[in-house]
Amino acid sequence: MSAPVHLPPLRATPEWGALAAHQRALRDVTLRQLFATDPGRGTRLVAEGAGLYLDYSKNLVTDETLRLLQELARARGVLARRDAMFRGDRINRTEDRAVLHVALRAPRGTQISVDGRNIVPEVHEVLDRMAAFADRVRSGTWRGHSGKPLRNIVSIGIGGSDLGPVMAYEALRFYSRRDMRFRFVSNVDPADFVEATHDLDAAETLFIVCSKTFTTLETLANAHAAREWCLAALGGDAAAVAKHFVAISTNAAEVARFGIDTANMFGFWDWVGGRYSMDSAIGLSTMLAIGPDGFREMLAGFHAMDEHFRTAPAGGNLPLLMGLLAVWYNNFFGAQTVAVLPYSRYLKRFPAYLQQLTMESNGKQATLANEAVDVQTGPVYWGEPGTDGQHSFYQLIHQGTRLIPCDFIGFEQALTPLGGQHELLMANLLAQTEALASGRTADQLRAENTPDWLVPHRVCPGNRPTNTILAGRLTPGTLGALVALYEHSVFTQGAVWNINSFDQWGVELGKQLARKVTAELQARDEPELHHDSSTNALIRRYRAARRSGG
Ligand code: G6Q
Repeated sequence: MSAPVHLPPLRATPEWGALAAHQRALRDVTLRQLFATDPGRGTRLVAEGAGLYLDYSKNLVTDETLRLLQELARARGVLARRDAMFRGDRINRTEDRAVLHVALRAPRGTQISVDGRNIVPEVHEVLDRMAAFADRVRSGTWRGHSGKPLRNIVSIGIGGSDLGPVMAYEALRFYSRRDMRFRFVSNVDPADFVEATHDLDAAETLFIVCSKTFTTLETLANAHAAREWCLAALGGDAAAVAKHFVAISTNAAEVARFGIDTANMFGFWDWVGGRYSMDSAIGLSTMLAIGPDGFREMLAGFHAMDEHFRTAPAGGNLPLLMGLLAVWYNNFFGAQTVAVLPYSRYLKRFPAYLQQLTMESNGKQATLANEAVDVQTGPVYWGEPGTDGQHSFYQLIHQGTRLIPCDFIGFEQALTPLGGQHELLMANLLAQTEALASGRTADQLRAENTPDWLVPHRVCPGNRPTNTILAGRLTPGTLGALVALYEHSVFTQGAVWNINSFDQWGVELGKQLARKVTAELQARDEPELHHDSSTNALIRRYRAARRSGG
């Protein structure tokens, strides 16, 4: 077990005090003023790395803010902790594990050691097996039990074993095999499985059961449902399982117990956290969709951002900057949320993916010194693609009473050009960030002859901070870089707060709780209930309704 990380309580540090005093001094400074007094701001407060351009000039920061935030990072040992992660130290101390998702995208020939063993060759061995399998399925040489090529891919998993594959499939749909169908089943609600399979021919369907532990209730329930569905349609011959099921897991014993031949299993390792696993074998559905070359291109994008995070100077380091800006608003402005607003329909699941990455990682209250953290930790991340969001919740961002920092994500080239629509899309992105920064003043409104009584309603105060992230086009490589950008931004925030961004004990609790209630809901005889009176009554009501067929 690695030693506790003793850092002084944040509020007691001079760096924290300096930032708090600086924030008070900045209280009356507006983004309008900052842009007016510094014409170069929009080209100076920018950074580039791994094919992404970050404009952070529309943030409530000055050069002094950035200097103080970097001082904070230095005092908290963020870069030393980053180096420890890349080195394979067991920085996930509550689970006594290394944190090496960066090894999943390390090029062949790189050396990264865990317990004295270089793990990079194992990573590539699995990638090569995945590629050989994907090629066989895509070319139709891997055939189902009745001899038909497999055209339907159903990935079964939940949480970290689902959100990445779903997001990546949607994001990279443009590059995907259009003659194959991809479905994702996560919820234990039977509707999920039934709707995902109702129109599929079992003879042409491959199930990928994704579960790191292979003990997760929802995934096993759906995997059993899939086996029954498949065997019922294929004449009941259990030999069909070998042709229609593969497993992605770290737990070979449970995979075998389920009945999947471990020859059809693709492994990963305990040093890959679920929410950091979309670039491991958990991404097999992504590889089947976009092909092994596309998948490798995605890994290269991840790796480019890893290298940027590892080597770029602090002042131009995208994940470090974004992480520190998130701390700035969260801790010094009391911002409770961050909105992520991709101007790409393909990225419609990206905010949901980020919710797990950010909130499961930094939703923590204990420090790595086993003490209560003395400041707010992870903010709520949320969002929807633009321009849809503009017609609903942007109102609150423009004129509500809360400060909501936003990340706008856009692309210079459309994948699917259609007249001038891409310009329309991007014009909206740019106009929104401008309006959020500058607002619309009472003077402007009066000059437009707005009646006095209406002015307060129409004023947009502006001064709402945004990041703009631009990339050339949405490719597998860009997606990899974008995900890694947020992974390392999350890391930066967690390191400042001195929390463990890599465990998830709250999720583990949820996994245990339902087991007891399930037994009580299913019991033949009336069970003795020892919950609170609300839970007891709800269980009885449900049982009574089921008995009466209601
Ligand atoms: C991710 C979490 C959690 C996990 C799921 C699925 O970091 O630990 O979301 O991925 O609970 O777990 P299994 O892959 O073990 O089924």
